Amino acid sequence: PLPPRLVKLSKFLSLILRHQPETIGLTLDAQGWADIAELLHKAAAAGRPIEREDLDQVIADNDKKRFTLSADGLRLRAAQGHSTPVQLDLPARTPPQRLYHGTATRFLDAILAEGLKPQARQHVHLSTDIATALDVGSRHGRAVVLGVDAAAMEAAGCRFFQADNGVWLTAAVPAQFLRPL
Ligand code: HQG
Repeated sequence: PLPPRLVKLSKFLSLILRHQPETIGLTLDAQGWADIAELLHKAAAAGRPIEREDLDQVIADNDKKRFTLSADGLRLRAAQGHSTPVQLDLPARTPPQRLYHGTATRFLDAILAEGLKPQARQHVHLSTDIATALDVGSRHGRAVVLGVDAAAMEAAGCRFFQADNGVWLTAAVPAQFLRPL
């Protein structure tokens, strides 16, 4: 696990690469990539200097593999979780038959009425296992897990994408495909 100093850096990178690159005057390209040299330069200029070694350790060792390096190693983007509009250009993929979504009990009535919506993010996030979904849900309060009939959704024409870190993404989940566990 990362030491607290690097957890803080990971959260800062999530803010910049998922939500508010303008905080340090950075612009992401259409696919969400930041030029690493520019990221380091602008973070330093904004009073949040990042050591290259620390960046490399956060990319390699953060618990959810949140950040993806480009093949040439020059650019970095968040694997998922964006609120800022980006086209990740992930290929549509057939998901496992069943996926899971963890949420807080207080959202349950609304979700069962109107389905899962991406809220502030670009996609609804789904997990392959119940334990991960419970962790995700507990970030919001008392956790509850919903099973998602991904096979039926795909048969109905919904598309699924898998982020580089394994998280499954889809635009929304209509209520008929949800079942509380
Ligand atoms: C809920 C973390 C009411 C939804 C995790 C969730 C994930 C509704 C909340 C990633 C609703 C949005 C994403 C509806 C959905 N009515 N509430 N119709 N539809 N909701 O944080 O899935 O650690 O945007 O259930 O691991 O919790 O940041 O989504 O509770 O992969 O890297 O609205 O963030 O990754 O919350 O988490 P979020 P999420 P990181």
